[in-house]
Amino acid sequence: AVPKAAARGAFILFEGVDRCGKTTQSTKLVESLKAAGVNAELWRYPDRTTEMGKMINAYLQSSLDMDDGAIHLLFSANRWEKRAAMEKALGDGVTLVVDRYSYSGVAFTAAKEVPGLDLEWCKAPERGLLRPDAVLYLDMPVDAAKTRGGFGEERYETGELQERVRTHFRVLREDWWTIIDASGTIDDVHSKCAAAADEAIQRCREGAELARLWD
Ligand code: FDM
Repeated sequence: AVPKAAARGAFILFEGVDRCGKTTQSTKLVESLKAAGVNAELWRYPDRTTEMGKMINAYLQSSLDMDDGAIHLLFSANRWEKRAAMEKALGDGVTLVVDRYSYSGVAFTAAKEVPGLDLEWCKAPERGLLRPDAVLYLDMPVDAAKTRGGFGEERYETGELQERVRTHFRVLREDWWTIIDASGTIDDVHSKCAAAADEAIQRCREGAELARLWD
């Protein structure tokens, strides 16, 4: 008999406005998956370690200025340069827990100017990237997020812009996303994230295929 191919890993994405708890929750999810014997890794975008990532980092820290369209394409290219490696890892059975992806890319760029670059323009370079198996959207009003120690020093960390980001996330939302109220306790939010992650991992074990954005 032909040996059955090993199950692929799941692509589990965290999205939400700044300070909603994505970093805490994605870290915690990877820890709990590993403790349960799941081969899991934490990835994040922008990936600031690559050459493009270094430019993005300089832009976010305001030491580099760039046209809104150009920086949008650079954020997107930063996902494209990692696409093959993501696909390989998933194929090797690694579950990838990812902190931000294309949805942040679109929501942030479209929120920068009013009127700015429209959603369809922003989505175009993302088409063909991997579609997550699950999106865990940590929902939180911007005012509540702001009280969590306030926004930092980087570009985009203002209440007004984050409000528009949240509005765009609402438009981008699809019915298969898991919307999680992020105002609960860390453990409470974690258990909801873990349940949604388990369900996605199970679907991948049962043969769910990797899809692409935005089909
Ligand atoms: N951001 C993030 C974008 O503008 N486009 C993108 O494609 C991505 C992935 O970069 F303000 C924004 C969102 C945030 C900033 O993200 C850096 P982290 O998660 O705070 O490092």
